[in-house]
Amino acid sequence: MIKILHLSDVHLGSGFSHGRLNPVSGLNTRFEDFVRSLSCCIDRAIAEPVDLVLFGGDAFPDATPPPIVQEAFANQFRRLVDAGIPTVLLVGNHDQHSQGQGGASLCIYRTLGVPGFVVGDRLETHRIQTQNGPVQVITLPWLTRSTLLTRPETEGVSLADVNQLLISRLVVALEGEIRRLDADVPTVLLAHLMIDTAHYGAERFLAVGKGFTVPMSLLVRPCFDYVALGHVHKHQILCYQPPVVYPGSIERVDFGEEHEDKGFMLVEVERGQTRFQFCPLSVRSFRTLNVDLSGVEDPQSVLMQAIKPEVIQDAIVRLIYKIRADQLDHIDTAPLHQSLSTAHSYTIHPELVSQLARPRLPELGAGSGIAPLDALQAYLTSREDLKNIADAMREAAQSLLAADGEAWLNSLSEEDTSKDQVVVEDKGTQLRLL
Ligand SMILES: [Mn+2]
Repeated sequence: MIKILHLSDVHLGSGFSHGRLNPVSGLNTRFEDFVRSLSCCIDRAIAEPVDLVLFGGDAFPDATPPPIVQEAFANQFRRLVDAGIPTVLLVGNHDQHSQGQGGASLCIYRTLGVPGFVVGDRLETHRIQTQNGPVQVITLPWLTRSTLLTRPETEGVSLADVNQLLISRLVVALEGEIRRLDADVPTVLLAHLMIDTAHYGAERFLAVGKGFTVPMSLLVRPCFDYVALGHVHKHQILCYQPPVVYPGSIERVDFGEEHEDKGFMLVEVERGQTRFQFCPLSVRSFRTLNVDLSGVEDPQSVLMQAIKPEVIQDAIVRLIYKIRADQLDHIDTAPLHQSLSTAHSYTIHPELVSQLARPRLPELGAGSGIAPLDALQAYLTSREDLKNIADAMREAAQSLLAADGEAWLNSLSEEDTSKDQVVVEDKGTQLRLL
């Protein structure tokens, strides 16, 4: 039996806007929160001790984190080196450097030859010797089109067909790895990807692009004793035989994860009979206080009552209240700030009911639950002046949703730059999954 700690989506260096400066350390308190959560994972790995640690990808928000962030990550993982625990660091989409020659932030661990460390930046099988015997780990990092396809292959091919082609290439490549496996040795697939049956919670709109969504059937194979996933921040178990598991992120990255438990997996892998459990981490709370004052007599007191000290204590709070313009004079913000002061951090968002803009396009109104691409279509239909670039915009949106926006932007820049160009704000990459 091989004991494994499986964690993912550390995103160290994210969420600074929810923190504040710690005057003692000079560091952002959210950075300290994330480091604390990571150190709890490492503590547990050493205390058990486990035979192997698997990291499912997305170490940092991007491939070029500031030195202090890299150092904090390295400081935690080096404790595993000291404890002699082999570790696999998988490359997620946030770890890949998309400009120039690419590369990944985690590759430095391979370059330095850190003892016992394996970097998974390609589809490959690693046979790792642990204190309790050998284990095979197939690493499947985040895939982009350029990983498996050449440019001529994708030229003039629709996005959907490209994705189909990508999946079929992946099937062949994975099959090649599977055929070379030793059937007597426990086997883990460690992959950073989006699975078609996963629940994305607040991030579900990401599935719209359908870009690199991998079918579950590809992973449910008897040769795997455990499928360790990364990418989706919401912890979930997608299959029990074999276990296919997203541990989720180790901290709440933003309000989209307000209601999600955070933690890591402890796994006992044995050929054909794997046991696993989710180990929750005690992470800082996010609290949204939603108050509609538009129909109340005494808005100030209703608002004050909504701020419950036991709820907001040490939490990251956002207070959202709806109010009529004529009620504004009845709100005194000083007591609000006073009672919110026990929160770790807070923001206040008044929304004027009378001034809430009526959507010009009814189908884009609040509560209509429209998918991003349909919303874009509705918008484009209403904009005759954008007709000439509508197709390009749809294609761009699909690319962005498929988390492959860079490739598309690169292809744009190679074309005639004097032509009308669509400027795409790459806000899509804020995505939590991502
Ligand atoms: Mn990811």
